[in-house]
Amino acid sequence: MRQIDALKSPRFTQVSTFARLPLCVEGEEVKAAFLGIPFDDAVTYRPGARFGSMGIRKGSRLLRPYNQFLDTYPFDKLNACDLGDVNVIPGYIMDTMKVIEESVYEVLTKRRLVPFIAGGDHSITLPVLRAMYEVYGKVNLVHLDSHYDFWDTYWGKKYTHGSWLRRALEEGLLKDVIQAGIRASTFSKEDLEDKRKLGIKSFTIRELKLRPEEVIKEVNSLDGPTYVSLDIDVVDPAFAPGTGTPEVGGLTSFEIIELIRAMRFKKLVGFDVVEVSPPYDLSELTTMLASNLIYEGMSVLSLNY
Ligand SMILES: [Mn+2]
Repeated sequence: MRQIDALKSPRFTQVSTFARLPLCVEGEEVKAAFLGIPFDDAVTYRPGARFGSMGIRKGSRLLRPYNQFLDTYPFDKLNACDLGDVNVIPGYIMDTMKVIEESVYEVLTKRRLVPFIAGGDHSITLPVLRAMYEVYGKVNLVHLDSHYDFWDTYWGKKYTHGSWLRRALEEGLLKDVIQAGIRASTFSKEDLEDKRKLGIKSFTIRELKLRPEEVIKEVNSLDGPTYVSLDIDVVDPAFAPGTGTPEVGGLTSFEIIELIRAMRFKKLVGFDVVEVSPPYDLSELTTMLASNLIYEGMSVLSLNY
């Protein structure tokens, strides 16, 4: 085990890395790494997701090396480490998007690892997808959320946490898109027509809850590089209260974990968990869940090795 087991040895100070993993070292062969993107200037309601990546690191301290449900040691198999945080620029959305795109591109070209990204609000996914496109070409997207996120603008502005998906589609970054968990009230009935026009396979929370196997079947039949973007608000606020735009009537923590565990990817290229806002959290419920979702995602990836 490469991990420093601070719980067993009183000689080591526990440091704030994801799951107490080592920090990534230049030149080391790594298949997956944790990466923080602490930016939340594109939210439309509650702020605080800029503290999500550090919150998720804190919430991950109890993760242990062996996943008995998938029979894997994800950290060992992936030689996982923590890359630290991207140097975002508070208050400057466009500049930050450029920094995120360049940082993720650099990580991907230098190391060819799979980043497990902790946001940040959902706007960070757009520059990450741009970097993915530069490296892999069009990628499939599995988008778990209570919101469509394909609105054209908010307050007349194109770059927000509710419009990143439309921008990604317009920019031609995406191949097949599967969305699931949608339940928020919308601005008008036309939003539903947009979903057909945009060519997205979209499952409401009702479809996901009643027939999860249909969603899993769609996800598992995706061919080619695939990116997963998980907005923590797909989970019910009873289980994940620490988020910016909560919507009632969502998944339980057990359901979202089982959903991730059932997924099999031919080529997973990236995975993010966004919209975790620790200031609105209670008893670390949300940050613990988010860290477990990254753990399950790493476990699924590790099955390919
Ligand atoms: Mn959302």
